[in-house]
Amino acid sequence: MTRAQAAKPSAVPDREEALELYRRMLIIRRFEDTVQDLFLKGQVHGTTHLYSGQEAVAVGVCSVLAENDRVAGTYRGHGHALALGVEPQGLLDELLGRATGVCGGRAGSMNVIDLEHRLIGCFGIVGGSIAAATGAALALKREGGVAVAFFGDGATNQGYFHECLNFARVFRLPAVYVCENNLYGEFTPYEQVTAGEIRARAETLDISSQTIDGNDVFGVQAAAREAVDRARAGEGPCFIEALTYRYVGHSRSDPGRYRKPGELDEWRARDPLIRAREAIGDTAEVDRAVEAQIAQVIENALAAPFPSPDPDAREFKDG
Ligand SMILES: Cc1ncc(C[n+]2csc(CCOP(=O)(O)OP(=O)(O)O)c2C)c(N)n1
Ligand SMILES: [Mg+2]
Repeated sequence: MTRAQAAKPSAVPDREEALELYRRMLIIRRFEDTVQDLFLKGQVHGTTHLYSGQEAVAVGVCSVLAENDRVAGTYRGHGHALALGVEPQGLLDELLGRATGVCGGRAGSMNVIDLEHRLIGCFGIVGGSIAAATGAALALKREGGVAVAFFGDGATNQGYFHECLNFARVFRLPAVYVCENNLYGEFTPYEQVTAGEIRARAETLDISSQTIDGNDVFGVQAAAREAVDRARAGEGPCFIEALTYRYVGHSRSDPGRYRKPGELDEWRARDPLIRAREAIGDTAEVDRAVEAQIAQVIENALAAPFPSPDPDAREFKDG
């Protein structure tokens, strides 16, 4: 599929399921707005990399996963976590360094793990998720289940991208590799550092591949279902390149001055939430519920206790 073809409309699931996909995307958007706001107020400890604009990728992919599947996300991982059902409360508490956070307030934004929700980790090393998911896929080949790696366009220039995909193809591992091509690695346009088409790198390893519109949650869901079903059926790994865009800077206070003129507006016109709403119709009830939920999450997080400074007094769930 070419970039132009990637924009074709996709099948919309029934209203209830479509609304649930929309709700999850909205939770991520409001969560990220909140993180940005609290970061600027000095409440978030460490750095942040926001997922705003890319919501349809994580939500569409995670919507087709089963209980025994596993996911590895990136440092841009709040969206991956929330799409898997990690509680916004536990995640915001974590970012604010509170004892009630999903990792006891000791992981922060970039390194969240929540095994209960199938998240084997978010990785600050570019491409680390690819290696972790490949290892998980090796285990899941015996135990049953599919491992998904989310990673950026920049990660496909890392050596272990090639090593892992080769390994997964040779051993027919149940892995789905999801490249979120948001056009930039930090401040560098991807075409300045990436030779050829990203998808061709998987195709040359004889891995089933698709390039899709990553801002169309229903299309992402359909493509992910096909890939996950194939992997689950023992046909080996699949590769998805999802074309998308991040609305805010790479991290923290990056104002994104390297963007091409008009680029942000063009992508905002293709906003995944607006497009889902156009297909669904009235979403007012979900909109209100998510606003109320996030307002409560903020209030609770700001009131939550900090962890004990005693290193032996661990608040980890399984610690
Ligand atoms: C191995 C490694 N090299 C460099 C970095 C610094 N770094 C952090 S994010 C990033 C850009 C990655 O871009 P991409 O893979 O496209 O993901 P995106 O941030 O766009 O989601 C870089 C170079 C790092 N964290 N790890
Ligand atoms: Mg990128």
